[in-house]
Amino acid sequence: PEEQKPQVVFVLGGPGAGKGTQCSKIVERFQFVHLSAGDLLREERAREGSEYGTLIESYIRDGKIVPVEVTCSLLENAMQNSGKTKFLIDGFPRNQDNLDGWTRQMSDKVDFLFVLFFNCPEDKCVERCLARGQAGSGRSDDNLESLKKRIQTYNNDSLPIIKHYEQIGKVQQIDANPSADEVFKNVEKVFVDAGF
Ligand code: UP5
Ligand code: MG
Repeated sequence: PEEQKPQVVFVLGGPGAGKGTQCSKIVERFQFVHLSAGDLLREERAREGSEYGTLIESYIRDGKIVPVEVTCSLLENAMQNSGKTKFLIDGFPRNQDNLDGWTRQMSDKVDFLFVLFFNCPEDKCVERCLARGQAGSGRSDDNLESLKKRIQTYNNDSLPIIKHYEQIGKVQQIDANPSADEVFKNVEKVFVDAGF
C-alpha cells in the first residue's frame, strides 16, 4: 500500500496572537510536531556558517517576509528530520510568495488539512509582544517600531492568504482574546472534530 503522506495544519494569526502558546498545548494533547517558521529562521540566523544570517536578521527586524526558498527548505528539512507525520506549521505561509513556493515544493508531498486561524485584535497583539520584550524575550522585533511594521505586513500580505483559505472552506477560526486556557478549549474542539 502507498505510504501515508505527512499531515499538515497551518497555524496563522497576527504577531503575538498566541500561535506558539497554543501549538505547545496541541503538541501535548494531540502529539503533533510543532514547527515555527519564525523559530527555524531565528535558529538559521544563529547557525555558524549560515549564508542567510544577515539577510534573515534584516527581514525580521523590519517585519518583512523572508524569501520562500529559505523558509520552505528549513521547513522541509525539519519535517524530514523529525521522522514524524503530523505537523503544525506555525506562522507560514504568510504571503503569496510563501504560498506559491510551498505549492511548488511541498503540496504533492503532504496532506494539507486546514488553517487554524487565531483572530486577535491589533492592540492586544502589540500589548502581548511588548510585554514579552520587556520580560526579556531577546527578540529583536519585540519593540514598537518593528511591531508597527509586523502589523502592517500582516494586514497587507498575510490576511489575504487567510482569506484565500477561507474562500475554499479551509479555515478554522479561533477567538484569540481570552486567556490561553480558554482559547485552548476551542482549539481542542477543532482537533477532536477533525478526528484527532
Ligand atoms: N500570550 C499568548 N497567548 C495569550 C493569551 N491568550 N492571553 C494573554 N497572553 C497570551 O504569544 C505572544 C505573547 O503573548 C507571549 O508572551 C505569550 O505568553 C502571551 P505567542 O504564543 O508567542 O504568540 P505568537 O502568535 O507565536 O507570536 P509571535 O511573536 O511568535 O508571532 P509572529 O508571527 O510575529 O512571529 P514569528 O516568529 O512567526 O515571525 C517573526 C518574523 O519572522 C516575521 O515577522 C518575519 O519577519 C519572519 N518570518 C518570515 O519571514 N517567514 C515566515 O514564514 C515566518 C516568519
Ligand atoms: Mg510564535
